[in-house]
Amino acid sequence: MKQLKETARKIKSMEIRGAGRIARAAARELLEYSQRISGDDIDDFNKKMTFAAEMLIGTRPTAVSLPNAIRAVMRYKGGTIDEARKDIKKLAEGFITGSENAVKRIGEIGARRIRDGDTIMTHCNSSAAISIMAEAHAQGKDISVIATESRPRLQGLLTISQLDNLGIKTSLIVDSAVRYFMKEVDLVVMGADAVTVNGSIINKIVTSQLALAAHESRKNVIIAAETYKFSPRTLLGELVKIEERDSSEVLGNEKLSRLPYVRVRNPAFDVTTREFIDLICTEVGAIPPEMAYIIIREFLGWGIEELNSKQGFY
Ligand code: RI2
Repeated sequence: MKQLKETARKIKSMEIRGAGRIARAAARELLEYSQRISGDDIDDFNKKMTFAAEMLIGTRPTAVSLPNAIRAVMRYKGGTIDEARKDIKKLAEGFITGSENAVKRIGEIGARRIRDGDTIMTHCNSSAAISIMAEAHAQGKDISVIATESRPRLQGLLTISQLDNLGIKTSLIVDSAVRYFMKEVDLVVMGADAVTVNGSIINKIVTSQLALAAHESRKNVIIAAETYKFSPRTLLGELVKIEERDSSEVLGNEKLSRLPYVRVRNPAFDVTTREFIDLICTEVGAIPPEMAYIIIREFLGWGIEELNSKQGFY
């Protein structure tokens, strides 16, 4: 229980962050938690697993990779605890390896869209988006990157240091300078926390403004997103919940306590509609956003029947 709570805390506080990384961390935690459950009553085991899954799902509401990873593991079967543990191990390890391979494959597919000499704008810190840039660079293409700071958590600093380690020329800009620099950009490459059935993208706040500025300048926007970032529940008409994080991330507690009439709003994500997205680069291919339904149905394996039924873990 202590380790489960600690993993949940780390995801919530963003010590473990990035839509793909939190999904893998949750799958790993469920696997390890299943090994630690004591007793020999399978019903009790199942109840404890459900409790752990709910705790992990509750940590961050927007990145759909998290519930998708948890559902993938919670589909385990087994009449005995031993069988259940074996199946959980297989499912969790399968998810983690599949996820790591997906990020690599997205790099290979996406790099084909990058030409020698391109300047790419990116936002926040996405492993899938960086995989594309890293692969293009590894292929010998001379690229440079304009990376946003990504207020308020400054994930852009992670991006510039990762790109710097790879030897990629990078300029850091404040978020509000995205339109100013758009004229220097050839294409935009960003990640996603969720993709809805109608092809909208939910990603770090500012993404929609950046995509709008790119659209205005006729620059292509490529979204790097593994198939488990697609949201099956949007098929039921549900909206993806946008996480609003603590105001202290923006101003700090001390400053706020001196301004009693001020309220700080801190949404972590925004929604970019499909008109502003050229391509979603997944591990099963580069698709137009209009094809999101096919991914949910064919590759995630979630049909409306299964979603409507009360079976399975949601
Ligand atoms: P990968 C991050 O969310 C960013 O919004 C990033 O674009 C997205 O997850 C995808 O990241 P946060 O955890 O899965 O920083 O591509 O809030 O690494």
